[in-house]
Amino acid sequence: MMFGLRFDGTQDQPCVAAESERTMTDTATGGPGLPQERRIVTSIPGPKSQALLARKQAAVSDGIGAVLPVFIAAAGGGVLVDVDNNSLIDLGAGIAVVNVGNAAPAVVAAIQKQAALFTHTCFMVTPYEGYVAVAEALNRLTPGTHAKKTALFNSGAEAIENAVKIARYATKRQAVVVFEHGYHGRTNLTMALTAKSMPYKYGFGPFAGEIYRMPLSYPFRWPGGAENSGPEALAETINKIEKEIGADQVAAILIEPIAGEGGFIVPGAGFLPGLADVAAANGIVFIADEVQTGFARTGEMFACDHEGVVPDIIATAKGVAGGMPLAAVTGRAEIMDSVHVGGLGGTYGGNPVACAAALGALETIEEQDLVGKARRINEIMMPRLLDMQTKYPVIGDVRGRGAMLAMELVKPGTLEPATDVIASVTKYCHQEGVLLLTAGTYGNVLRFLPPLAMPEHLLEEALSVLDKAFSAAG
Ligand code: PLZ
Repeated sequence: MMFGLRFDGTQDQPCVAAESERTMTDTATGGPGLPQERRIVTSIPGPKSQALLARKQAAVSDGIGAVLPVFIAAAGGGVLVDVDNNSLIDLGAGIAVVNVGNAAPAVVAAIQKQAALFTHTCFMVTPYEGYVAVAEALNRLTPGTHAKKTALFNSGAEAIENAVKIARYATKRQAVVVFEHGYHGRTNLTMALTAKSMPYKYGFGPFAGEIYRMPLSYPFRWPGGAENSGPEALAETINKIEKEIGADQVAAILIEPIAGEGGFIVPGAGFLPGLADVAAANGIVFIADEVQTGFARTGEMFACDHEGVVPDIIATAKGVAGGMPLAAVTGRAEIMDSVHVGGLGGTYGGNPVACAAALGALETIEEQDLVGKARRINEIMMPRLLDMQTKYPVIGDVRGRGAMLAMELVKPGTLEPATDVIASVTKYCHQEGVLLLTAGTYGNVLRFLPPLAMPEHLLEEALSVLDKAFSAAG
């Protein structure tokens, strides 16, 4: 007999329910009402997840991996509940997506209402208000008080592709400047923009042309010392732009204000403002990729806000719609309007259900002061991460902003990646019911991205598990 999830999220009832199945029905509705507790009742992954994993392996391309193959039945607040009724503390937020928490009430209500009205028309065929309202909200919330316009898409990669298209069109130039450790997506153009080969680019070429990669200010690894990394990386970038491309050939400088997949690298002070100045002085469009850093994550609405940087174009996705696929390109009105009518678009971009979700998510971010929550998460986490750094010399660096925090693990006293320790710490946390993600060009960065709706007691508990994981790793 098969027990499947119904579309309303409830479970088919078996005639004689086992204990764990009966408890499952209690958790068939997710959201913040779920018991906010860490609860391990089976091995991780448990038997039901293992059975589903076998089906995944038989049916789903091996190209699609899974960090932790527990299959999720419900989620909300700070927990993920799996099909075996384990409740894990979520330090990933679906890779910085559910900043408002999973199945956040305002998001769910907006989705349900919109889905019952209409699910799709294609905005380019017959428009609807939700899309316009999301554009208005993004024009208001993104950095800068200049006149802005927005176009909506489905994924972060699609937003970045379109940001580059628009910058090239507006400037009538082709070169795009990107940075080491940068990540911008998995489509052909965005693979070319992305720095790291394995797993993102390896074997998938040929890649798009006219992409120039510059040194990123990476304080922890900067040969000239952390405090010099901002000015030195900036000077090197300016020199390379002038000598290797020609500043008047450059359409766009594209950068993540904090490198996400690259390892939560916060560039040295002055690096981002310096790049923005170079762009402004040379008619180059400065594009901030805030796909991972956006929407309160870093303790400001956008990471650019920390240094008062005002990008010409900002690309967003992930946190904008509380888990629904939606992405946006927001920029100076004159740049966004430079493209011919019909030059931008796509069947689904700005889908009405995704837009409704975004309006619910943005309302939640503002009303529940998630910027303040991200700062509070930082206040709780930073001292504990720094304390662990004093106890465990494998923790070479603790960094990040707001609720976007990371530890870089190295062989003590060196810059050599401690890949064995990261594997054992991650495994320990997963077995103990704390979902952790890794990142980094060298695969040696533990990153923490709790939903901003994370209850403080769970955050404290997750940190204690992490501490024990380091202690067990020796
Ligand atoms: N720009 C800064 O972080 C997505 C990648 C997960 P999409 N990061 C998660 C994976 O391994 O595929 C990301 C990002 C930044 C662009 C993107 C791309 O966003 O919505 O995944 O296309």
